[in-house]
This record gives sequence, C-alpha cells and structure tokens, in this order.
Amino acid sequence: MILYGIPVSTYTAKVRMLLDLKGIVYEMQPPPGGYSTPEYMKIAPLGTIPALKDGDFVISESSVISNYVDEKFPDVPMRPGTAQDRAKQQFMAIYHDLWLEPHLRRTFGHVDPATRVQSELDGHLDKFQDRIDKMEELFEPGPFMCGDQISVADLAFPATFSLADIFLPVFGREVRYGPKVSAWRETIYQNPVVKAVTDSSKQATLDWMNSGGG
Ligand SMILES: N[C@@H](CCC(=O)N[C@@H](CS)C(=O)NCC(=O)O)C(=O)O
Repeated sequence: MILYGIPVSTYTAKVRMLLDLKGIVYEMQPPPGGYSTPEYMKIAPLGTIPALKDGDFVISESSVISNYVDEKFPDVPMRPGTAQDRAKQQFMAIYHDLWLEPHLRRTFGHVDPATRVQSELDGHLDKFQDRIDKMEELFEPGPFMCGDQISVADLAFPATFSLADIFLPVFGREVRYGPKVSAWRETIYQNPVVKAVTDSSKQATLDWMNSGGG
C-alpha cells in the first residue's frame, strides 16, 4: 500500500496514525511531481494529499481513506460502537476537515507581511479560535472524543492543534483551548502512536519554518 503524503501534512498525519494504530504496512511517498500538479492528478484527481493506493485502487480525502481502511482492515476497529456512535465520530472528523482546519490553512497565504491582507487574516484567526471554542459544546471527553475507545474522531485533531500551536505565534496569536479540549488533549497524547506521528509532523514543520518556509 502506498500513502501519498509528506511529513508536514496534517491530513496525512491523520491517516498515518490510523494505519500505524492498525499495524498496516505501507510506504509513504511524496506525490509524484508535487501536489496539485498534472502528473499527480493522474493518480489522485483532486491533486491533494493524502491519497492511498491499494493495488489498482486509489482514493483521496483523509476521512474517506480512513473509512475505507477501517472497513477493509476491521481487526483494530477505529469506528467502534453503534451506527449512532459512528455517525458522531464522523461528525467530529468532518467538523475538523470542513469547519475548523480550513481557517488555519487560509492563514498560510498571509505569512509574508508584504502581501498580507490583515482584515482577511484576522477573520480566519478569529474564526479558527471560535471553532475551537465551539468544540466545548460538541463532545464530552469520555476520555476519548467519542467515548471510552479511540476512534477516527480523535485522529483528526492532534496534528492540526500542534501546527496551530507553533504557527499562530507567527501572527502574534496563541490558541486557547477550553477545559474539555484540554482534558482530551492530555488523554490523546498519551497514545504512543498519536504522539509519535504528531511529534514527527511537528518537527517537519519546525524544520520547514526554520529553513525559511520555501
Ligand atoms: N479535505 C482534504 C484536505 C487535504 C489537503 O488540503 N491537503 C493539502 C496538503 S496538507 C493539499 O493537498 N493541498 C493541495 C491543494 O489544496 O491543492 C482531506 O481531508 O484529505
């Protein structure tokens, strides 16, 4: 199995955690030609990472990949429980992918003060914080995000939060986490796989930032 991705990619980290927790052997490869290139789009039509190649089958979108992998390799279930439990896990994963992380991503284009549009940047920084605050209403640490077992919901957030912690100070901001998210973070970072992948993604990002971010 090939996982197209790179170490700094938070969405790739999410899938790496899932594969590692399940003990699945895979090779991580950078997207041929780079992401969003015509060459890579022949493999993954949207040009995004991560994408997973399993034999002749290729699929992208981190939450879709996660569901595919969990269905194909059910031995260590990462969507445990009832249909309702799985729907809640999916809701949290999608909340990350569609509602939270995109605001962090949209700040990347404002790193250079010469081209920064401060009002746009502030809008995304404020929205990112709002969406973290909103999480206090969305789950009850049990101690995991959706109950007493780790699930796909838990894997969506760690690398994104780690990135936000090191990246937002570039804009003079610090992320504030409410009591539920803070308690959940303490639990999830105790998992050695989650910690190892999050730390490696964080280190890759720090190396990238220290090299000038080019
Ligand atoms: N919704 C996608 C987001 C993936 C994503 O945005 N990946 C970034 C790198 S971390 C990317 O490929 N960006 C290239 C692009 O947007 O064209 C997922 O969950 O896989």
